[in-house]
Amino acid sequence: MSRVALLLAPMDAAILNVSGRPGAAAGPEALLAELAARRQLDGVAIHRAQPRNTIEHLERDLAELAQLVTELCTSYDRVLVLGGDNGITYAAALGCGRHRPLGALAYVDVHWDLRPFQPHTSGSSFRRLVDEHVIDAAHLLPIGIQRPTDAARLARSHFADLERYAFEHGVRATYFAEAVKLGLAQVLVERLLECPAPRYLSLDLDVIDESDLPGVSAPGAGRFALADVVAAARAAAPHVVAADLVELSPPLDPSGRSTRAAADVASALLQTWRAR
Ligand SMILES: [Mn+2]
Repeated sequence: MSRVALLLAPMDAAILNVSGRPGAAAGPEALLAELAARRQLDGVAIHRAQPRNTIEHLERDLAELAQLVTELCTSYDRVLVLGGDNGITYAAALGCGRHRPLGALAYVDVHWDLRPFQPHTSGSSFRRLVDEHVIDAAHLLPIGIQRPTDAARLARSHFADLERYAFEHGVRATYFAEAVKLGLAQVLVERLLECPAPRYLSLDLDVIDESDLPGVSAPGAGRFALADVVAAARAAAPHVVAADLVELSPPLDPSGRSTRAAADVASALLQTWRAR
């Protein structure tokens, strides 16, 4: 049976650097409580990062998180990091890659998250990982990206700049419409297996339809059904050594529905890993 570690990363200060809605720092403990109630944690080692979670301490928090992830990747077969905002993916993938250089980094997200990183934001992780040579751009695999359909919105947004960065660097992107057509689970596994191991998966919960998961920092337009994301997590799990689940923001959905949906996705990963 695989040795599995869960790492809680209660950080959302990076959201303030894009003037977004904080709240994702409450995600990890809410998700942990839900997983415990479902008895999904047997045989899973629980670790907690201790971030200060302020803009002033953001770089130090990221460095400490990366260090923790390196240690866990050394001691365990599989590591799941619970965010926190998507800015933690930078530290998690960096830490994982220091243990063994990453051959693939797939991320399921409606956003590029390829923004400049001075300062670091919740939308900067993947650009920073490319620019700092943690992952080769051709092995960076965004899946589910939502292209604004109306021209005015497209012009107003940063989308075109980030898309240009992706094209110029040879990022292997799959847009939302294509992922729906091909099937999310199928395209995710296919892309991962085109790249060498070890492979890492980042799941931004804002890809899940708001009827199931409204409580995220930055909701996008078209989104996948919860069942499709759960199936994709289960299908990808055997092929990845580490993953993160980010952007659950319990204060933005007091009903608890979002936390339960996030727990469905986390359980799919943990169950598949533990069974191996
Ligand atoms: Mn994201």
